[in-house]
Amino acid sequence: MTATSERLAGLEAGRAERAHERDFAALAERLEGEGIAPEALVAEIQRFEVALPSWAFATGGTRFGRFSGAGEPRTLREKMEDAALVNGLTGGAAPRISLHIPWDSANDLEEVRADARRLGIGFDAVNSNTFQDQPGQPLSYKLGSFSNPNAAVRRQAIEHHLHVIEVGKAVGSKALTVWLADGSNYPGQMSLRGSFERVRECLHEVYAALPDDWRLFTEHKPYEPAFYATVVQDWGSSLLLAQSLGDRAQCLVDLGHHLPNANIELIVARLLGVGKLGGFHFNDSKYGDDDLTAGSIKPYVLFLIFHELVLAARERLPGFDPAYMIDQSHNLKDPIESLLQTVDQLQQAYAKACLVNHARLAEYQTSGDVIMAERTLKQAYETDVRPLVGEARRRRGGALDPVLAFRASGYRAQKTAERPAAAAGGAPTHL
Ligand code: RM4
Ligand code: MN
Ligand code: MN
Repeated sequence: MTATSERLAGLEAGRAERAHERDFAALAERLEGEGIAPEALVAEIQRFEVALPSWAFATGGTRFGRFSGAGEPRTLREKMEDAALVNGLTGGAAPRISLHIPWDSANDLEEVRADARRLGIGFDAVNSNTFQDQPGQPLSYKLGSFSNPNAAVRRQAIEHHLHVIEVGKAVGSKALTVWLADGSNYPGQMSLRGSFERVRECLHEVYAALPDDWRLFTEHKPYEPAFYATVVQDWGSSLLLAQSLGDRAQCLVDLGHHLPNANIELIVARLLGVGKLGGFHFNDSKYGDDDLTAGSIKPYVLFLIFHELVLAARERLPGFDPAYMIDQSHNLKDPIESLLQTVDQLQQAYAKACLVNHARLAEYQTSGDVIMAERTLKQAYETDVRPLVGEARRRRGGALDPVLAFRASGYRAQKTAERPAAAAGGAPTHL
């Protein structure tokens, strides 16, 4: 930047700060008038945390191609550096990274821990991967892993999960997320009942190896890569597994893993009701497992999901402790910018959900006032909470506008110089 452009950027930032202060003061006054304490709300927003997916820092791709950007991370250390930046700009809202094994396999886990300490990053759930064959792997997962009719393949998949648990133990994770691609493309290809039973049996073995203070999350998905019948295709199957395994097994809801028009907030409510909501993979989608930026397509649905969560927290639902994680694939956007947008969208959805007047909503539900009940939700949803969220971030050293702050920082240009071409076979393509 030249001295003049730096001065202009400084002036622009000063203007944005002053505009923010005015907006925050106006909103705070309005909320106080409605009996809501703005300071308490800022503190609540600051308590919201979400984990970043290690696999989303490099450009993803589809089966048609992948268009990488410059300066993308090539190693786990570099992904953690990017994660630390996202965490800093969002005011500490993304303090953990979720590893995917073997994509994030490291020879020296002591080094990984040292990097994490230096960068102020922790580790969330570890993810297994039996949806791809790895170089040198003795047996193939082409026809399934835990559901495979061949016991030797199932054994190999179990061993992989035990290894993932060991990695997680070494870095301080407290949960294992299992998403299985297992399924069939054609009727008759596999036994519909038998395959589920085999998955259940294998998961029992993995569950038995879980440390006492860990949880196991089962993640459902209706289709892809299996196009006829996926073994764990819906929340019902996921719930059956979690119930069969035990108390520390819960269901993970990936927002992109539902058939079009599925009522996701209702699924969330059902799982909450039986204490089996383990956590989320946040993203957004129009058609399927699109892995788009959270809130980019259906922001009202995101709000309604958070409404269920905030309600459950306020009612002190026993065992309520969902793990918030992001699962995205950035095919067009700069991955860091998309993650910054997502964290901001989640903070906004959470803040709006915190604004809902639950007592009034319950009254309208009881008296059967449909319009006023709906308006109670809309009143919160339609409030512009950006000044609250910006203030929450700013007070913790984050940015009022993380994407603009990222652009102004020159981070990507600096990394493009430091991280020449992505290493051959480097960052994996998200499925
Ligand atoms: C799957 C699923 C899993 C993720 C993989 C990479 O579609 O969402 O959570 O681990 O993608
Ligand atoms: Mn997922
Ligand atoms: Mn997915």
